[in-house]
Amino acid sequence: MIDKLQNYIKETEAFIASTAEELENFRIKYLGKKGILNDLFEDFKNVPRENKKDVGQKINELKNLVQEKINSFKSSFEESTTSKSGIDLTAPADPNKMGTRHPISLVRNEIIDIFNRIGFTISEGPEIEDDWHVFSALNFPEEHPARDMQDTFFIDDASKILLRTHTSSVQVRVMENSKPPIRTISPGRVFRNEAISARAHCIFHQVEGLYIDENVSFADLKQTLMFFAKEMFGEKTQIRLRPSYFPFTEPSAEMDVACNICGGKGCNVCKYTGWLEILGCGMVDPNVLKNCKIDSEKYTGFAFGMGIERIAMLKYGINDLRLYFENDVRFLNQFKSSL
Ligand code: 2NL
Repeated sequence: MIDKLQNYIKETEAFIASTAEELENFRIKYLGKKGILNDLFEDFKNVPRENKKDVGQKINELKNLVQEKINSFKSSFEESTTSKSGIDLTAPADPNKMGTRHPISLVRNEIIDIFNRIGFTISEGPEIEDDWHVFSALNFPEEHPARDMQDTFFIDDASKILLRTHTSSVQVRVMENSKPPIRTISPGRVFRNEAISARAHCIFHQVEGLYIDENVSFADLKQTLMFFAKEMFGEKTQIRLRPSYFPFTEPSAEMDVACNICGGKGCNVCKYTGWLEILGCGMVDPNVLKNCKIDSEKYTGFAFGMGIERIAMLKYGINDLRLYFENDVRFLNQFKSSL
């Protein structure tokens, strides 16, 4: 039996497989169910006890040798990664270039995120509106200059259908269709009939906010906007409110933040005032509440509106509004963010 084993060992040592088929035949011959090794293990039962150790060792030696042979040839016959399709699936991919978000989207998402954290929902509405939702419900007098052809794009000859000039129209719809407490912001595109220049454009983006409940006060407005300013421009940001006028709020104010470029010392961005105007706000005029069927004796509210382009200009140092609409990739590729 030892001789027989020695021969198998020699044969295995000398074995060379030139095709995968040859290797498979070799494997079946030695390791298959009816193969040599199974036969040998069967014969091993009849080996006299005194020879069992020697024969056992030889069988194991053969078994290991056969396995090593198979392993060493196997890798060379394994289907190469390119063989069938001609495409190397293991080659590193040519990565798709990641796009970047538009700065307007980045700033809009950031504003939405800040107000979401203090319980404001998002509301959206149509860009093509009627006179009621854009002007009349918001307490614009019949002869108010904002209704003028020069400011508003009218769609019909009777001047009743128009492109919204602010997103307050969305909030009028929210007030008409729901009951207080209302806490919502409306981001969106707005349209004004202006000649395009570095400082004016006929399409731009706004976020307006509205909070209506019992006992909402000007102090609530101020604290909400202070929270917003600190989240948007940094913890140390100071704000100031200046009296102003809007048809839909009373009292009204404009909010400035301390110029984050010169730190309030004065520079050409803040026109040497140390302050940057970022939004308009005020207590919702009771007439607006009445127009939207909300009890103005029971409820009060504050509202505010800001231009996203302006905030993005301050945040990123953009000095020309037209850059937002040209979609020049050299401009767009500079904006990277997680939001
Ligand atoms: C500005 C001024 C403002 C509002 C927007 C508002 C909305 C409703 C009722 C009352 Cl439904 N007010 N929005 C209030 C004050 C100012 O925006 O200069 N925005 C860029």
